[in-house]
Amino acid sequence: MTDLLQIGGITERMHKRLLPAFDIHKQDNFDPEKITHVITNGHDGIPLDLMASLRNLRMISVYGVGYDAVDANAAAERGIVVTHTPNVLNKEVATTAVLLMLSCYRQLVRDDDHVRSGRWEVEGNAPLTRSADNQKIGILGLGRIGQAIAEKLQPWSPEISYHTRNQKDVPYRYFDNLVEMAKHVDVLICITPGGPSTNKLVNAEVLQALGATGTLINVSRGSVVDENALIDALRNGDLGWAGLDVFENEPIVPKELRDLSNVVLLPHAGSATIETRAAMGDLAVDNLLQHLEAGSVITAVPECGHL
Ligand code: NAP
Ligand code: 8YV
Repeated sequence: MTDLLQIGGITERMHKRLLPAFDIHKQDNFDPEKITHVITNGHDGIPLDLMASLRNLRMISVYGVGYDAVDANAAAERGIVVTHTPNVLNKEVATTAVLLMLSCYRQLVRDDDHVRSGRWEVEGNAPLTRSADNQKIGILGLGRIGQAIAEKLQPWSPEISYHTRNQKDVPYRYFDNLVEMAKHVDVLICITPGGPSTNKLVNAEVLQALGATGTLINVSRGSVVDENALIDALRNGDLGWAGLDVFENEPIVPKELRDLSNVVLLPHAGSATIETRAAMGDLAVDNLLQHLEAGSVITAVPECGHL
């Protein structure tokens, strides 16, 4: 049997499929010399010192598309292949982005509370909300999921723009400058990877440019947005609304953010449906099984594509 280290949680379905091929070890009981394979998730990844201690490690399978919590270059240097789960979650995460945007525009949480709290009976109708139709929407990161978001938004007749480092062959307006795009749009949707190149890309200047009637949606990584600048902007009216699925220090969300009424908050649930997690889990397990049986993988991260 091959020794697999499990970091973080996996589903019962993943566990059942892995059991016939692997001896599965949790982090509290394993022999570092024996571990050749790791299963982890996008949040936990694998700390560099743990990776260094696994001298016989050959493969890391990430149950998620974002792999900023794994040092893929360090892995590649040692010939360790890292895999992730692209594409199978595109539509789900796009649904989450649209859900957050619509919830901000139509004040879903506030209005739900208006009914539940009994205020409707006492105070009458809730204040009017804003229409999500015909908005200018800027997408920061127009990759697999960003493009799925643009497609999913079509029924609301948006004018779509995007900012990435490289211009894409798409029918949307390209901005090579994020602040300029933020000035132009009503909504900014973040869907880049995390990591050093996107760290606090959405800073006070970008939020100021988005403005008092602007809405920020973040379904990428908490690190992409300067959370303190965001809290300040939402508090003092420099930014109108925010819909957030991801945070700088999950699962800890600052009280200042939780106390605000112009935010909608989700617990990193972008891909968290039964169907999509099953597809992600299947791909994460398929990668491990194929590596075991054939020495190859299905979806290596780009840094490990040559291995
Ligand atoms: P992808 O296909 O690799 O797309 C990433 C996009 O970001 C590309 O268009 C890329 O274009 C752009 N980008 C990268 N670095 C940038 C930078 N410094 N400045 C501007 N644009 C940059 O990835 P994906 O599959 O769409 O996934 C994107 C990310 O979504 C994941 O890495 C993960 O962090 C996040 N995610 C979150 C959830 C959730 O539950 N909330 C679920 C799934 C994924 P250029 O290279 O041309 O710049
Ligand atoms: C998961 C994600 O919640 O795929 C990603 O990058 O952020 C989410 O789909 C996360 O990876 C946990 O597995």
